[in-house]
Amino acid sequence: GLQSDPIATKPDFGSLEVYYQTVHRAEGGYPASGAEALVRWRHSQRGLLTPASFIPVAEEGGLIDALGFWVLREACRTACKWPEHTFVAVNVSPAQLRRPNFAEEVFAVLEESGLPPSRLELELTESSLIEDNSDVYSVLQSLRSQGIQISLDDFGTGFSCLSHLMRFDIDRIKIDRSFVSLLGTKANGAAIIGAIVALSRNLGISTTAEGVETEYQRDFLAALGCTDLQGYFFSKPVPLRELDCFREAES
Ligand code: G
Ligand code: G
Ligand code: MN
Ligand code: NA
Repeated sequence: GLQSDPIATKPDFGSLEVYYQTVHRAEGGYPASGAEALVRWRHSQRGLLTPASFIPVAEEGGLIDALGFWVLREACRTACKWPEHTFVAVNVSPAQLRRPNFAEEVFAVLEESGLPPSRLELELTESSLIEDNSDVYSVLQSLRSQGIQISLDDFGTGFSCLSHLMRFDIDRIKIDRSFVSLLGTKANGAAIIGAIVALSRNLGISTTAEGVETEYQRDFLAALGCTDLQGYFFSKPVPLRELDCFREAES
């Protein structure tokens, strides 16, 4: 069934599509360093659905494992054709991370696609870590031991985030866009982001600021020392055919 073997099972995911939003280095003219994979559902009646409308349903119905692996496989196959130094970031739901063999299943997808592990970034939410059991800990250790990058998504919106940083080895923090949106409007936005960036640097953790929508925010975040930037200012999530910046390496 779906629960036990998401890789072998092939439900009809024909109406799913993976969009990509570029992530940019905060130095050297803001070149694209990678892209985040964001799933969409092209519904025959309701048009293009964003994950908020179907991911929770997939989670409840036990389909999230199969859906998650479908996205992962798509993303890895796609990123294989991008320039060598780029990464692809894939969102992982808490239910996926609870699978005891999750790491081995990810390795299998990487091997099948040929993508080097260091070019895959898995985005976890803090709620994955709140359960704080040793299984999740060893799954993360196993993923990192192969060179897979682990990032903490929506950082700052959950709670006990500092204890997560203490307990888990994480490669990157994605600063939630609710903080970025404060830049230029409220003084405490800069103070909060500055503190997150300083903490991350001291811990040797990279930072991606999400939801960058203006040139002012871009310049401010770069000056604060964020490692990477992501948001509508650079690009919205687009279907693969519209993702032009990694095209050179294709053919
Ligand atoms: O574009 P945006 O609406 O794409 O995404 C909304 C949310 O859906 C984000 O928080 C993102 O983390 C989540 N999301 C997008 N794609 C996936 C996916 O493939 N798997 C999981 N678990 N979450 C996803
Ligand atoms: O939680 P997750 O980070 O994975 O969320 C990605 C979501 O954020 C997607 O829904 C995407 O469409 C949205 N998003 C990406 N860039 C921006 C931006 O600059 N502004 C806003 N408002 N939303 C963004
Ligand atoms: Mn994300
Ligand atoms: Na986020």
